[in-house]
Amino acid sequence: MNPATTPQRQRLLRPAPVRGLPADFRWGVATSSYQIEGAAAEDGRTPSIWDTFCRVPGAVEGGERGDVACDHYHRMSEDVELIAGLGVDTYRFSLAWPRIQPGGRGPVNTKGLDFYQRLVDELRGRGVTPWITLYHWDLPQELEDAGGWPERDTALRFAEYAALAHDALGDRVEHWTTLNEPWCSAMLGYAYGLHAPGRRDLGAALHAVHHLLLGHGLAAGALRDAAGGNPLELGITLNLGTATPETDSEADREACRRADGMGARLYLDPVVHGRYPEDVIADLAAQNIELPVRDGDAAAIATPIDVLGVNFYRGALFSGVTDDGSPIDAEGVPVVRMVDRDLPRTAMGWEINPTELTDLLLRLERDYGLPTVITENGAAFDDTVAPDGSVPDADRTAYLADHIAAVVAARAQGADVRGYFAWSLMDNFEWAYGYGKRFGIVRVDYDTQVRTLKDSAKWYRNTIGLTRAGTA
Ligand code: IFM
Repeated sequence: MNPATTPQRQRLLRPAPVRGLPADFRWGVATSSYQIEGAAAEDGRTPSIWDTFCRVPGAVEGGERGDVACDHYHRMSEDVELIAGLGVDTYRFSLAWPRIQPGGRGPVNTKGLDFYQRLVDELRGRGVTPWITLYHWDLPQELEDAGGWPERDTALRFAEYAALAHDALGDRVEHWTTLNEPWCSAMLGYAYGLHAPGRRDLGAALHAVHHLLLGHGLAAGALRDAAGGNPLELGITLNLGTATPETDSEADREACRRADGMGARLYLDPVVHGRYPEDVIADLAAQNIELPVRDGDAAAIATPIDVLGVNFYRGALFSGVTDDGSPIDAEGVPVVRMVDRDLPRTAMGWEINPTELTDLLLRLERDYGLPTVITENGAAFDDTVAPDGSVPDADRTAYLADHIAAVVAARAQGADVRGYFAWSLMDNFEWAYGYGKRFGIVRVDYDTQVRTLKDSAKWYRNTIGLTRAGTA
């Protein structure tokens, strides 16, 4: 049967309203600068660590890079029209630091800022609220050359850049996120070498964690100062999941403690409670790693925020023993092993289990008590284009529907979740995977740059419309 006409597809395109969401629930789509903008060397932009990393042989699948990406820099107006047409009220995007402040220090680059000023104005002109992320991984290369995030100075430079960005855009933008997924910046970038800048040094990665968090806190303070009495909703976005022990054994529970400590509490505790988790600090000390904390840092990192951005893609089951039952691996390190479950998976190989999003949101409410917004959620699938040109991505639609339902369930049980942003507006550069993994609800033909709404985008648009009508 032609996938364009299956009953399932017709049903998905005529969704039911989502019950249980208030009229002011925030609906959005999200992107990031390096993943979509292209124009890597235009109008004064200098290279970021991703421009450099992409040129390292073998670093990115197929040797792909973000020089052109979705050419959003040149197609911004068309893309804003697309966003507005989806009926979302919010667009979350990131600023490219090397476009605004080339080299990461010194004066602003007016042409770079001008791009974001036009973007903000066009969004607002179409009734879409801009939600800015200051840092989504594209560190100016010069700052990496000076040591990168493991160096304290990078945090100071970040706060300066935040203030410059707010000076230019703060009169029109109320929603500011400092960092996107600092775990990825630190661990994928400096410990595992999978992301830019491609270093493999656990000690440096932990110094990066502290300086990213310090940068967040200093930037948060700078934004508050810059905003004066003007409205400001300030936050940080973390990639968070759930850690479930495979069995009730002490080893498996210990593995979960470690996974949760390094993946979640190491970020949440200092930002929300003003202190690093003692058990994680002790684990690090056992590996001769100490965070480079100075007097006053804890208070700076805990600068009050208004909202916690949650990027959720998956939870995981953990074992604390190797296949042959040892709690210590060949390198003498305690075992924290992810165990595959018999669950459906996305094209990234990530397990799909939406109830874990409900669990996560309830845990965040219980342990941290901040209002949350899902700043990213979505899935890569191997889309096919039907003969009529449509993209019947029922798997992605189901993924979005089930995760939105998980948000509704969390709210019903008391979690203060205020919005949901689909990742991503459109297919884009998926970091070390290049362009092969498609997360968009809008398809991008990279040869022609033509954008096509996938069925998931139509479903999202219809769902938002019906839900608003039902709650207004
Ligand atoms: O594409 C990324 C995004 O940049 C950060 N969060 C996860 C997404 C999917 O991997």
